[in-house]
Amino acid sequence: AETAVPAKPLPVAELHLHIEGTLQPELIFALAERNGITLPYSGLDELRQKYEFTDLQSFLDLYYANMAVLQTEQDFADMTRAYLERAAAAGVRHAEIMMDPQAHLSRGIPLEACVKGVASVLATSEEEYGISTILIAAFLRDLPEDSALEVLGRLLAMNAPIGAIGLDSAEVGNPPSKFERLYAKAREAGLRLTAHAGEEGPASYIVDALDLLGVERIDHGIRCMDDPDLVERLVDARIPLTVCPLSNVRLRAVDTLADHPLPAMLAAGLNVSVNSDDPAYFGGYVDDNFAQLTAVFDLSDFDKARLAANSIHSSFASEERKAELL
Ligand code: ES4
Ligand code: ZN
Repeated sequence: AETAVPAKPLPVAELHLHIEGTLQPELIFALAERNGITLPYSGLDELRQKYEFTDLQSFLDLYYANMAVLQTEQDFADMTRAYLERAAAAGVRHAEIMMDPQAHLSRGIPLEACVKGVASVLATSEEEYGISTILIAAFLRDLPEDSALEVLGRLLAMNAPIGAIGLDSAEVGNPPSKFERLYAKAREAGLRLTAHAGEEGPASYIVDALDLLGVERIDHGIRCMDDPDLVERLVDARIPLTVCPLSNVRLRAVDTLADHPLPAMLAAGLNVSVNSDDPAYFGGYVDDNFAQLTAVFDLSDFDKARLAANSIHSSFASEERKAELL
């Protein structure tokens, strides 16, 4: 008889992760208590009832509201440690972590507190958790470009340890064309470039992120499937798409997981990876995303190995680190 051996997770890179989206309800309450903040919920159960979303904006409203508990450098560090611990258990060996500095500045939190809180933990993540990390400064596309330019300037002036920039928040009505100067400035500073595109927004936003912003990677990108010419281009150029299946279900970008385009994207030859986006809000970490995908689609071992290898190849890690992980 075969002995049941617990499945060892494949080594993966997580490329699409908002650190503020890893704040679990328990930590939200613990930080609120520590900081003397009164939350507009009586307790955990009432907070947990809010996690039913109808679209991206309904999620963003709760995501921004819950950030109120993040006040000190220590709060940002504690949140980051909690993510790394859970990600290590999920098999994540490299993580590219977005943070939203503007969402904290607008609440009066000093830039230094949020950057140092996260970055101080990332500095030793490989030794402590076996996870190499890169910090990505993400900019809120529903704010003016001038705000993003100012914050990027401050990050560069303080020598913040960021490796890339991203673009997130409310997509529809805030196209890539709004941020051409921001991406030109980041490119000049030697930063790697990614942007959310084609989550709720149209396939044309993916084209514009490539052509107007010069991004190397697309976050989400599922709407590319509406445009066969774009699919062909993404396949030919091997552009990575950081897909987040449970996020797409919970934000109703797709009806159910069974309707998710991931298998069709793989079959089309697209360079897709599996990521958790905002795991505390969307029902799971990378391992949970893989497990639920496997329960619904019979992904072959080959498909799963390809998804894992894509994540590592598509990362901004050094070639040495990639070779270690492959
Ligand atoms: C986000 Cl799922 C998603 N989309 C756009 N912006 C975001 N920020 C945090 N999660
Ligand atoms: Zn995202």
